[in-house]
Amino acid sequence: MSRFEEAKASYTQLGVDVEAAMEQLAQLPVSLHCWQGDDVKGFDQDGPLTGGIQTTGNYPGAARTPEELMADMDKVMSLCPGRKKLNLHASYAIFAPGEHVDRDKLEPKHFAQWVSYAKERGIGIDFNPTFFSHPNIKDNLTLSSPDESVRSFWIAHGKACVRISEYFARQTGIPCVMNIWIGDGLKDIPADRLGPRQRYLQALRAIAAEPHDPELVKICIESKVFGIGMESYTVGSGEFALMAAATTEGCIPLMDNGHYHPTEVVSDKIPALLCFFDEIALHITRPVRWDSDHTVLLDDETREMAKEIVRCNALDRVYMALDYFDASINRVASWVIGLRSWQKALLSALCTPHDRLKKLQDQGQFTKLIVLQEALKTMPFGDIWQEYCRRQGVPCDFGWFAEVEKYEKEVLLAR
Ligand SMILES: [Mn+2]
Repeated sequence: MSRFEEAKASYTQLGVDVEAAMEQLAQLPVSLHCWQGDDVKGFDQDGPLTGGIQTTGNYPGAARTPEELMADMDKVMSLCPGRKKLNLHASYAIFAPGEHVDRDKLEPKHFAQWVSYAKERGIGIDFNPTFFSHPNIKDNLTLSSPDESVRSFWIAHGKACVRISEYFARQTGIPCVMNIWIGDGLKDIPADRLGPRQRYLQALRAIAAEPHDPELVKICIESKVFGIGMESYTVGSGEFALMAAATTEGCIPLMDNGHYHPTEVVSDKIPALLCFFDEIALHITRPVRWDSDHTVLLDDETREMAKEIVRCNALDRVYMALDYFDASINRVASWVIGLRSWQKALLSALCTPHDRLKKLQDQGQFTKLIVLQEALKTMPFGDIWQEYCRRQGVPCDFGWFAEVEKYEKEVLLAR
């Protein structure tokens, strides 16, 4: 018997069908964030990264052009199993030579090359309006600005992005998740916390009212706890974003697990929101002490989030996207580590006898529950994962990095 066959037999004894788990995982799209490849710079402006977010590190080889970014993403996808989706920010518009339009005037044609890229690879596209790194941010405010002209510029941007999202969905045949996140906030103690939130809510509803097919465009709102330079007040706080999603037609909440206080966990929030929303969305990241956007690993909380999605039977109700940016290590490797870690967390969750564990909880057999939960930790999961990678035609955990080293030597260091 091969190691896989032996491992499979062990799981069968627990009542877990690993073949079904692998088949199911192969169908689940995970959205790959384009902004890991160039430190969130984008192609539509040369200014600094703003909005209270920061990339740390200066590893060589960042993508400088759409072609380089696309090539890097191809390398990543070739090294990761499973279905992928492309996640774009509006700042990654690709203009014709000599052409430039501001964000309120963006059109589908400015993303036509991305559509070709996605169609050639048979993948869908998710989208994000970019409310940061732009001169028209006044006093750290966009959609919540008291300046009507600033606010209407950003509402126009949001509406343009709804139209572009629908174009993506129609072109690829796959619904587009369009996520609204603004970094609006204040460095020091506010004199008015209500006004900016009322303006943001109104602006959000104006954007969501842009005509679109709700089956094709899934508008999300992402909350945050604080940003750099916006430590005292965040307009789009947790409660605000959740209630805005709950009370705005066709709007769904997006939770980024870096956007909460350090002892809060998104794994616990997933089943809470699933009681109320048909669909929710996730940004998967690894916050270290703050919203640091470290490379996602197979750590306890990553595993717990995947477990919740699986045991709530919500794989068709949760949109999963990676969102982090690490410039301190090879960016392609960072992408691969994160995507493979999330895939691993999902496969591990799919190979867990949840019904048995739930039954122990309901029967009040808490000693037996903890014993079984601990025993499951040393099951031969690695052999199932290795077989999954083999079937998907991608290298094993010990194999893929050689490909990245070669790519670094031949491509990244030449930049
Ligand atoms: Mn996020």
